[in-house]
Amino acid sequence: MSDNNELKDDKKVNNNTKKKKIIKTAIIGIITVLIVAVLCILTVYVLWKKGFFIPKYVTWNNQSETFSIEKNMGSESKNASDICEKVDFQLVKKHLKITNHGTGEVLYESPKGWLVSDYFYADIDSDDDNEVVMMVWKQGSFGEHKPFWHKGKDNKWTQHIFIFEWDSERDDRLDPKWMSSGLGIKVHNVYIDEKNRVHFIAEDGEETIWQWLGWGLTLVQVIN
Ligand SMILES: [Ca+2]
Repeated sequence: MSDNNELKDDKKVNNNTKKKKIIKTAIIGIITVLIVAVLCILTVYVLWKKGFFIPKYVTWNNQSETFSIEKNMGSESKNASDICEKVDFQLVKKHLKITNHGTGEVLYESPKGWLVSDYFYADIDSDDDNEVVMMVWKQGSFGEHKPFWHKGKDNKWTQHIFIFEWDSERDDRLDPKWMSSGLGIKVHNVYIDEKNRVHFIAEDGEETIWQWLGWGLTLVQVIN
């Protein structure tokens, strides 16, 4: 009788141990799945913040150029360095950097959060002074202040064209002149023609021509 009881007790203990093991394994499994899920969500979020999901039709340019740019104020000096400053533009891995050609001093770097697909140094408003034109992908169609008609969040990745005047009095040299909101065009490529007009070539091959008229870029022609 006593042996029977002991056997029953042993079986009970074994069953309890098995149950505990199953519960422990299940808890570890659930925690592992949750950790993996959180890590996946975090990875996707970090990649999204870094712009990994920007459409594949975008052409990302890499180039380096040197320009001699006239300083703001006219000078009587015959010394070229008093009239112009020689600077290097470097667009590498979606980041634009402008440095002094002689000293290497960094004058300008595109802000964190901007992904620069291309840049131009061209006279976009035809006033005989060149501007710096940047094609930029960034989060949010608008700047700090959303227009009243826009409701909800403004954090989608959108493409923009930003135009800056060169200001040798500024430490960073680039004075914002005209900053577009999200373009709403799937721009595959862009170039500026001899008439200082901007050509956007879209993903589907449609080409639109934009010209500085009065203030800002205006659509002047569509080529299908
Ligand atoms: Ca100009």
